[in-house]
Amino acid sequence: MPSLRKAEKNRIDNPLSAIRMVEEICSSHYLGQDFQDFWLKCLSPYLTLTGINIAESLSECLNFEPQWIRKILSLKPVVFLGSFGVGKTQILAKVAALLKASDRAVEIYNIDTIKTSGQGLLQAYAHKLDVPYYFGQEGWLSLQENIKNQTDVIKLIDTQGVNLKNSDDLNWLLSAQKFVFDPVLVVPCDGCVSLSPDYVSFIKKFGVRHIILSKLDIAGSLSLPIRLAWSSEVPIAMVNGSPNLSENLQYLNASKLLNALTGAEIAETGSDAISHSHAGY
Ligand SMILES: Nc1nc2c(ncn2[C@@H]2O[C@H](COP(=O)(O)OP(=O)(O)OP(=O)(O)O)[C@@H](O)[C@H]2O)c(=O)[nH]1
Ligand SMILES: [Mg+2]
Repeated sequence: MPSLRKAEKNRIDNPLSAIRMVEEICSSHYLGQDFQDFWLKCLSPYLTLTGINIAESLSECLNFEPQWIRKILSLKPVVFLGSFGVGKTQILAKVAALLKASDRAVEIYNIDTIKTSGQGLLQAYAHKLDVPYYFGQEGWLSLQENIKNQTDVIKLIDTQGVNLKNSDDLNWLLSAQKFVFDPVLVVPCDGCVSLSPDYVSFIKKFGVRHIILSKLDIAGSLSLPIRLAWSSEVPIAMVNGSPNLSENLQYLNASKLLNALTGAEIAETGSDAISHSHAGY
């Protein structure tokens, strides 16, 4: 694959090299002919310019919301949804840490009453962060009370893993008409692309507003997250790339994603990020 020289910052002078790079990325990450055609169409206006910016063309294929953390509203509880073991609980804990680091008040609600082993862990994180923690049915009742009474505390809700094809266990989310949730779907980068239609149906059913990617560190190809973000048009807010709680989530934009696709490190670029320095555990 043609490599991106650091000094060029994702810029390539030769149109043929740019096209070849897009084709090679699409082929090595199994992104599909339809996605490749779309990306090349987005790339075409740049081909006549000197210094073709591949990342800019990628940013026209996918949506990103690097300001998501800043835009979280206390009146809209953020509910973390996703399949089994994709990283919901860990990501929630990291989001709580980031919010605390930027002096926002946070509460954690654990509605995952199935996986009782995770309950102690999340409770311990909450304790460490000095964040109120609520669990189960009582937690659900507290949430209703606290939404009525508090205006400035962000509420993060952990849920049990679900089978995307049969997500009836989450129907409480649909019937809780009194609340407006901010549903976030955790999508594992190493997930199978054949699940993409199930993810799309799930996104529609629950009105998912943002995607958070997980397991970037262990994914060979980024086929599932990219095809899903492309077909659903739901913005990618953040990415997790470590099994350790001590490493923060990162913001994603087209340039960082391009680095991941070409095997370069995803470097943190301060401009769009809040300070992460004290957000870890
Ligand atoms: N390598 C790697 N491991 C991760 C990542 N995110 C989570 N994990 C690991 O995946 C496992 C499951 O993480 P959880 O946060 O419990 O996942 P979950 O979605 O809450 O799981 P359930 O509640 O059982 O559905 C843990 O061992 C995490 O350390 C990641 O980005 N990379
Ligand atoms: Mg969990």
